[in-house]
Amino acid sequence: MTEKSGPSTTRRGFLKAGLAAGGAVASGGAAYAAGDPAITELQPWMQYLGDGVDARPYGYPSEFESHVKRRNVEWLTADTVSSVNFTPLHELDGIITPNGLCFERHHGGIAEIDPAQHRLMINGLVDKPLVFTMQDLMRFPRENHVYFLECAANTGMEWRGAQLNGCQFTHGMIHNVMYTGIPLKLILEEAGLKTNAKWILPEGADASGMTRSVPMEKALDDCLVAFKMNGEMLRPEQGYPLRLVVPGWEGNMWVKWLRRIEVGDKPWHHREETSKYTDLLENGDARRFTWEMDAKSVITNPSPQAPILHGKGHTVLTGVAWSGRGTIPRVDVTIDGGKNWHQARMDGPSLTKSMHRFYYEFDWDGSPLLLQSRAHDSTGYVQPTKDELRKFRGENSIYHNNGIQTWYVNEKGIAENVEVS
Ligand SMILES: Nc1nc2c(c(=O)[nH]1)N[C@H]1C(S)=C(S)[C@@H](COP(=O)(O)O)O[C@H]1N2
Ligand SMILES: [Mo]
Repeated sequence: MTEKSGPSTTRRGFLKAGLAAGGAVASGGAAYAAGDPAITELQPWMQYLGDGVDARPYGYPSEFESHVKRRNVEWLTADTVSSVNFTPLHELDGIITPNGLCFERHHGGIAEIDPAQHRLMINGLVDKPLVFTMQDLMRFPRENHVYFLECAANTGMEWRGAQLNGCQFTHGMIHNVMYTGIPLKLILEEAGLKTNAKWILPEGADASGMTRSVPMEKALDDCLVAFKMNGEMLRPEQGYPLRLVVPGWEGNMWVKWLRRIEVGDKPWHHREETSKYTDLLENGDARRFTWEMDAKSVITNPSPQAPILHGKGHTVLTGVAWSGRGTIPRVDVTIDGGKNWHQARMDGPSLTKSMHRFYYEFDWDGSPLLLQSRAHDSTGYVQPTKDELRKFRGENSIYHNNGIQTWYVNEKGIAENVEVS
């Protein structure tokens, strides 16, 4: 076989490419420094016997990771039981949000429910009203799906200009976990739907008694009555022992501590879909029922809470993207405020209505950067700039801000939230 033919050439080409990439990565490390005590000295942890297998019956992160936590914004938190905290997106990688870091949004604090005393009732326009115990529900067929949940208010504080300094605060009202649950369709069919059954009203068992109107097409399509997240029972913060999963739709509809589903023939127009979660336009009209979350993305590193600490040279930029309408086949990234766009490298599973991970590796020359990412979803929709959004929606909105985010990075690698126009 000659050098130029057959798979061996391809293999050789591959190896060369591999070596080049290896070289680039190695340039990020330092040459061996004689006398580095981290190499030459016995470290404390090499000189004692560690905790035994009985010390940590439920595991937790290293103490060196204690800065990785949900945080709230003081001026948004007048009252902690009706408030929100934020997922530390800049500390995470891949697409799954660890259970203990999922942002929380509740209107009446966390209900602590004894599952033995919990019931799910189905009533209204059904053939036979039903009440299920948790044991009853465990006998339905179940499914596993990874979905993002984004509060419609995520990035809401950024409508009129750059405000909060960190993607945790600007974009952290989102989490992405694998749910185990029962297709809602199966539960509704068990009760039997009357012919005029067109809407459902899920209700929470928390003190806020949260309710939202959900159209029947969605209820019968991909909604789940979930009891597990990332393999274990839901956390109390996320609605233990039952929550409604409404894939791709605004977080407010994902009723936690789910206790009842009323079936009706029209929407109820309760508080959360009238005075809240509607978008006030420039002409004084308000958009009603903006359920689907538009495609959106954000660069998580570098970002204000995650500056570039290594100086110039090989730099890994990463971020997340999602769409309530499908998958994200493509994300574009710019490091010069939009003069040049580069296609980012998508990595990890590409699942519908789930977060996607992207990377863009580049050589930083040490000059200031304007970082932006722009998501394309599987319907062909492209994430708009903030100016484009404001053209259509005016400046009164809070909810449904999916505009392109900009981070300015200075020569020292310090990043801050800015807007370019
Ligand atoms: N019962 C109940 N369900 C609820 C809420 C609530 O306060 N009570 N908050 C809603 C809102 S506004 C959002 S954004 C999501 C937040 O879900 P999380 O706390 O798992 O992040 O739950 C929704 N479901
Ligand atoms: Mo929300």
